Amino acid sequence: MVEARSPLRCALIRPETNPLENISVVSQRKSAVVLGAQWGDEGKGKIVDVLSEKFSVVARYAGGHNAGHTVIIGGKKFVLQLIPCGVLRPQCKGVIGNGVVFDPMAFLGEVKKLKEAGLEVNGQLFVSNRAQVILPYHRMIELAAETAPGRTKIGTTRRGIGPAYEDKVHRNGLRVVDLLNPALLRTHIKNACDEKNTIAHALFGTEPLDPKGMYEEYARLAEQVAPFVTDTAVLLNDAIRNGEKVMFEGAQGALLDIDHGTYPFVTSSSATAGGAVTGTGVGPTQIGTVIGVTKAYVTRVGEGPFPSEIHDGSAELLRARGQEYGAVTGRPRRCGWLDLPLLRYSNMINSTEWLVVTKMDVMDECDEIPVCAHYKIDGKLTDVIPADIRGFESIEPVYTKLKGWKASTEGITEFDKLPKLAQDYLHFLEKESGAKIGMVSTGPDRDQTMTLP
Ligand code: 2SA
Ligand code: MG
Repeated sequence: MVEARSPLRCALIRPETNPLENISVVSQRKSAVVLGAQWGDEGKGKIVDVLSEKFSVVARYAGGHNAGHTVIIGGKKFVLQLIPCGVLRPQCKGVIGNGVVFDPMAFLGEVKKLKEAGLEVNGQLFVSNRAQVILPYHRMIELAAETAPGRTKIGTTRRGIGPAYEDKVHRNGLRVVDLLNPALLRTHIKNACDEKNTIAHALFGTEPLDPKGMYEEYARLAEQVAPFVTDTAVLLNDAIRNGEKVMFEGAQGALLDIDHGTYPFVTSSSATAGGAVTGTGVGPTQIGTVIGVTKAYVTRVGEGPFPSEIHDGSAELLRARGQEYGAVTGRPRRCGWLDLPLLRYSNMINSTEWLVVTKMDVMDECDEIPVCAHYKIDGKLTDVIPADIRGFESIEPVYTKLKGWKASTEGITEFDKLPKLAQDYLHFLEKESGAKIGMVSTGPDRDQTMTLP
């Protein structure tokens, strides 16, 4: 028996959904949060792209250019890092909210790439004047800290994300509004370089950065960023008041959230649904629904606990079939079987109403599919997620083995056309996860998607 008084089991109350409703009701809600239910790379980019058809604004609320959101339209691949995937729809405005850490160089590079691909985003893309700016010393400090002996290596993307959030919380950051003020920018860079150069040199022996050159470069970048900058909280609240549909696009995943994730092996932002509120300036009563995106298995990139990680040849099979390499860094992703305790936990902390299951087709060749149904800790069955990172070391995953369907599901767009064993897998997942599966992805392209009845 699973520990009866586990707070997680109590939280597993299946949402009251009208049996006639399917996920297309989402477009009737005033807004929706789409987020990763695992450790990132669940395929949020594709799902935001598919769902945004009936939305007029898509807003990023957390993270920065550490995200890699891949969208494939008619065989053409777009990897977006900082810019919300909604901009790939001509009717959609893209917003980079205040909760994002903003690298001006990365942003302008992405705008340029989109233009080269024939997508003109001027007038369609907005950057919060309250977003924090990533500067070169953030990258310098992160790189030094990640490689320094004696420090806990997190396996970050080395984009300066953590140190930029550190400065924000330390009330020492530069916001986009300040980037646009040359006098303030000059003083900020000078003072920051004095401090960071000294600290980084003392701690890690890092060579100092030149504040003059940095100011000149960022003043030039600021001029190019300026036309995109606005008060995005006003823009989003006006849009909702006017009956426009707003989608909040999460980055990374719930288990990488700074508060609720597998700390310290997390990113530095609020990747959970709550982040959509603080990261955009739209209050919780305006959030219409929460959609969690989960792979049919699990991956993780970077260091940290991973109870259902696979250590045999099946990991290679999933990695090869699922193209499991970092979209930003190219790092091979660690692969594992679906972990239901973690999925239930993610559904609880996000109040997830709908689940979208991606990469079903990647499992087409598996003979048998183990799913981690519970944990065993000290001989006791439990669903409790340890708060203490050391607690993960004593987890013994308890697997339920499901039969593989051993047939191609690639590109199937109707539930009834899936092999019976693939349908069983989805039924099992829905029953055990506590949220309703609304959509399943059977390939990377926009069209390789099914809505469940
Ligand atoms: P950071 O750079 O400070 O946010 O890293 C902290 C941890 O968060 C993880 N992280 C990610 N995990 C999965 N995907 C991410 N985006 C890229 C992608 C990653 C890539 O889509 O593939 O290309 O490697 C992402 N971003 C951050 C990171 O691995 C650390 O564990
Ligand atoms: Mg990704």
